[in-house]
Amino acid sequence: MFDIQQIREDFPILKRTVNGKPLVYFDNAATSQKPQVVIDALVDYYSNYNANIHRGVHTLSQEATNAYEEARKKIQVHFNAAKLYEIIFTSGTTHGINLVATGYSSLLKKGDEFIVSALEHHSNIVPWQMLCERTGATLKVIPINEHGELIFSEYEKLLSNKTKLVFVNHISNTLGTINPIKEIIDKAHAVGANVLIDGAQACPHLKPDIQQLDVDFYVGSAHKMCGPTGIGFLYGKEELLNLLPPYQGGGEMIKEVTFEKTTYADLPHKFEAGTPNIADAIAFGVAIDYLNELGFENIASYENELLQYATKKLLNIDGLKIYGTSKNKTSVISFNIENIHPYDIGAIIDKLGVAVRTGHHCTQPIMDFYKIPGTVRASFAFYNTKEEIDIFVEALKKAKIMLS
Ligand code: 7TS
Repeated sequence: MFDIQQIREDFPILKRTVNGKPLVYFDNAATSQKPQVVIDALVDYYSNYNANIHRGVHTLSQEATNAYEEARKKIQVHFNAAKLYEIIFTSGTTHGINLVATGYSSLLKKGDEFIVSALEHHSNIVPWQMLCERTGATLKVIPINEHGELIFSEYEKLLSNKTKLVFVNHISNTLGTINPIKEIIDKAHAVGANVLIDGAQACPHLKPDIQQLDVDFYVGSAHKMCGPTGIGFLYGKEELLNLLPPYQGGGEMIKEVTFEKTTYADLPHKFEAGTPNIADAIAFGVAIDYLNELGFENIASYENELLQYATKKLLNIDGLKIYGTSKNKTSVISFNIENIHPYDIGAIIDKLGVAVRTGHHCTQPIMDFYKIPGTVRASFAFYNTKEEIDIFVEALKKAKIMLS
């Protein structure tokens, strides 16, 4: 196992205090903290080889181009994509989904259907609704049970030869449910449909194998994986990416431009118009190296220990109810305490140094399902500790007394 105190030394922010108390950061599902190596990579780029890429013959430009393309390679290897050019840099998960959703408008025919799950983040709902409005396609929803698990038999009923694309998250950001994506993908393929997996919450906790999953599109954000904000990736199968039109027009994404006709660059450049986010892409590669050095099996097993420990302690608090009780879940706990608004809990425990998210977590359909306005959400990362969970539980008890 890894040395947790040593790991915490890698994260400068964990040394700070909030409202005079040591920071307890349990909002990792919103964004993760950054290790020094990632911060250093950004400073190194801007201090030593900042240049625009793919266009200069000069040394700096070549160094920056090499580092940017090396980062793409790291992502390809990490996720086991078959081809380097199947990895497209995006600004994050939201961008990746919008790129695919916008592109699909040119591939649809009358009567086409999409299948979405009731567990999705708004960013995997709204772009598709916008697409349906533009094209007349319809959206079908896989329902969930009380545990916050997809009802697979209902999914099977929704599938038909009209199904064009299924889009589901790998892990729910609100409930932590790990979805059976391999089974979802196989069933969709059996009727000729494609699948997009929103991996925003999965990538920090596990290592998806794109070829083994045979997934058609997979998207994620670096900032949830100890990398910087403003960078993410879209994986797409070559033949599908070739079918999609470019998302944005501009420099770098063309082969030839005349006023009569423009032809587009090959993958991946067709989808990377303009000067990309060079520094953050490079630092994303460094974050992936960092996580792999720790090892995803170590990360998952330690985070599961934290999850079990916290779940047990929280359930000892009278009137506390946890939403999302699937056996197959990651280190996210959403809960409410009877008769107390989640926001009030969040505000009081912040005074005690504890950072959690409160509200609907951009998943209003989940809140509607449970008939609640929101939850308190604590999400743990591998740099959190059981001692921090103890502080959190004591803070909750204090909040409960103050608010009852
Ligand atoms: N999909 C899922 C499952 C997410 O959890 C998020 C962000 C997104 C998509 C969007 O990612 P972005 O990087 O493009 O913003 N989730 C959260 C959250 O749970 N709290 O803050 C952001």
